[in-house]
Amino acid sequence: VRIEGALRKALDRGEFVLHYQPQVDLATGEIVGMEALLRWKHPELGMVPPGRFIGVAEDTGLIAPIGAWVMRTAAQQNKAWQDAGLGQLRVAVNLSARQFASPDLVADIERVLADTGLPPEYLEIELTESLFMSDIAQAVDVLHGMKALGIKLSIDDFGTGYSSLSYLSRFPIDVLKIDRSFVNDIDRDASDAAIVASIITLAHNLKLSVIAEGVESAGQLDYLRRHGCDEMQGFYFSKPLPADEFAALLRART
Ligand code: G
Ligand code: G
Ligand code: NA
Ligand code: MN
Repeated sequence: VRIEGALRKALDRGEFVLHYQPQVDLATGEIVGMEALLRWKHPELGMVPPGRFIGVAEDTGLIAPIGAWVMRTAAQQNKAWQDAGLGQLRVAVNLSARQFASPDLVADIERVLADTGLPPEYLEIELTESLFMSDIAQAVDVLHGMKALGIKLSIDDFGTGYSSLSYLSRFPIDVLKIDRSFVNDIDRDASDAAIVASIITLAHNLKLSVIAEGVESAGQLDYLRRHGCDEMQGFYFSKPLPADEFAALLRART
């Protein structure tokens, strides 16, 4: 099966689903947010991981309709859970380079908020540093346009990019997400531990919130808590879950 042809039909055939991974406040232990992660259930290929098709979707332009579907579905789902009394959580969606470059981006987000009725502060957009590289001035404009809608902005995979730190004070960002490659070894590797502690301090000095990704052990969690990290996301608490399982998790905790 050729990925590209199959990808073209996947939206119409309803083959995409979102899984949701909880984000937990380290001070209270409460689930305060979730990251929506795209999954493709192909009838013959089975579950195709995003690493195998996001790049193809980018290259072919299919990421535009797919990304639009992701944002709308995540916002709709979050609003439905809020209306069902399952809590006032944020939902974070990943944005690809092509989506970020689209002149319609801000209007598209605004329409999703209007159509779904989700209050803007419960939608978060995850951006990677690579999105800003080609034109910093343009990126600043787009970020301010998104920020003016009242949504939250986060930097994904923080620490793995090669951009200047100066953008952090110029960009209207709310959250740094510490890349899981640093979190992975905080128990064993003194320099990774130091990097994580430094990112937490940097974030707080810039009045940003900080979340650690890829937390897999009690030892990692303990280190993050001792260093004042705000939130965590990772297999130690939960893997990304299908919507019904995520709702069951929320119900069990309320
Ligand atoms: O969930 P998983 O570890 O399989 O995700 C692998 C990669 O795919 C991650 O880098 C994640 O950011 C990316 N990804 C998952 N869902 C989406 C999505 O809806 N849009 C984009 N652009 N990337 C996504
Ligand atoms: O690039 P991005 O940060 O969007 O990638 C998120 C991906 O990380 C998701 O696909 C998710 O499956 C994966 N992930 C989430 N928690 C963990 C974890 O604790 N360990 C590992 N190895 N991967 C994780
Ligand atoms: Na992400
Ligand atoms: Mn990440």
